[in-house]
Amino acid sequence: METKADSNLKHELESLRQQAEAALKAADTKDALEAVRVEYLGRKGRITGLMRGLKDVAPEDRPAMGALANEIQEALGQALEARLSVYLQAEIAEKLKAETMDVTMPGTYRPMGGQHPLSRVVADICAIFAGMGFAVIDDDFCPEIETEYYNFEALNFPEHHPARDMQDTYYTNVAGNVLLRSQTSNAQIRYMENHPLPVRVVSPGRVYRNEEVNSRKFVLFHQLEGLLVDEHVRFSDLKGVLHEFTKQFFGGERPTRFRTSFFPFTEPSAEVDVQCIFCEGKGCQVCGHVGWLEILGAGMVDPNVLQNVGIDPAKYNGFAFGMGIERLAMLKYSINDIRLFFNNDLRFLKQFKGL
Ligand code: 2U9
Repeated sequence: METKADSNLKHELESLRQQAEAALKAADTKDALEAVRVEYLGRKGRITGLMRGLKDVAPEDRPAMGALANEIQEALGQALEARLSVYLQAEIAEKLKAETMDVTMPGTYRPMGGQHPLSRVVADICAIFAGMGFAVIDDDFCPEIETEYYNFEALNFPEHHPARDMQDTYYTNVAGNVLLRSQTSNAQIRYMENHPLPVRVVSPGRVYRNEEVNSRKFVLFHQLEGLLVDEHVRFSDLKGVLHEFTKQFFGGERPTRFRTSFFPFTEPSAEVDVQCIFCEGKGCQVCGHVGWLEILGAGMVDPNVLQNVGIDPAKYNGFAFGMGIERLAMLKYSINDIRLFFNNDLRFLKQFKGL
């Protein structure tokens, strides 16, 4: 027999169903629907609250009452889902609309930079020497602000050599012996101090000289020096390496010639010419009508330099060479003013894009 508690609970459940349905109907936003869910179906919601009264219901009626509560709960849940999905669909549609892009629209033009011609020439030269077994000393390995020892003394420059003079070299106001390096040889001295023999390296980098600026000279320029130290190194090894270099750099076999010269750090020393790449030796304005272009200096490493880094000159010897990158780049690409490399005028730089 149905007790009073049974009929009360049943009544309350039915009333709750009606209230929930009305609330659902009235809810016209996603938030309002969520509020209905919390109020009726939440953990502390009204259905759960009513189900606490199940314990006062006659045991034989509890399953039916429980089933009724479940039915109400499920029906309400489904109705809520159905209403919510309408909002969700609308939200998705809106998001898709906002995110849709017209792939036929023209893109925004973002101009790409290019490699600076000097960087390009340095990379090309390094690749040529790497192909002949030379390691490249990382530009960061060596300071551009250097002591007089690594820039001059270790390289056998006598104390009163004019290159040491303030007229030619930029000194800092630190300790009277700190300067801006005037050649990249400091890299090779430091390299030899830290690496076992044999040594076979090239050192590209920035160097500074107190020059009067004109179309061929600038206070800052780039050098690449090479150094090979081993047993039984011959002058002809140097000639072979440099001949191969000119062939690869200028593209094609070309006569090279060595003229006697002098540098404190090499003995004997030579200046190296390549047959003019513009007139093939016939004589033109670029080569000053001599048919040859001076491209670098070179020589056998002076024994004093080896001694300075603790290498026995009786057992080891070597060759070295040095070249100005700007000069080589100017020759290769017919550039008539060194200042163009440093002005960063896009009309100039753009010509080297994609080279
Ligand atoms: C060590 C020993 C010897 C590097 C060398 C030259 C000759 C040379 C000039 C070319 C144009 C400088 O940029 S430039 O004005 N360089 O003529 N450089 S041999 O000799 C070295 C280097 C390092 C330890």
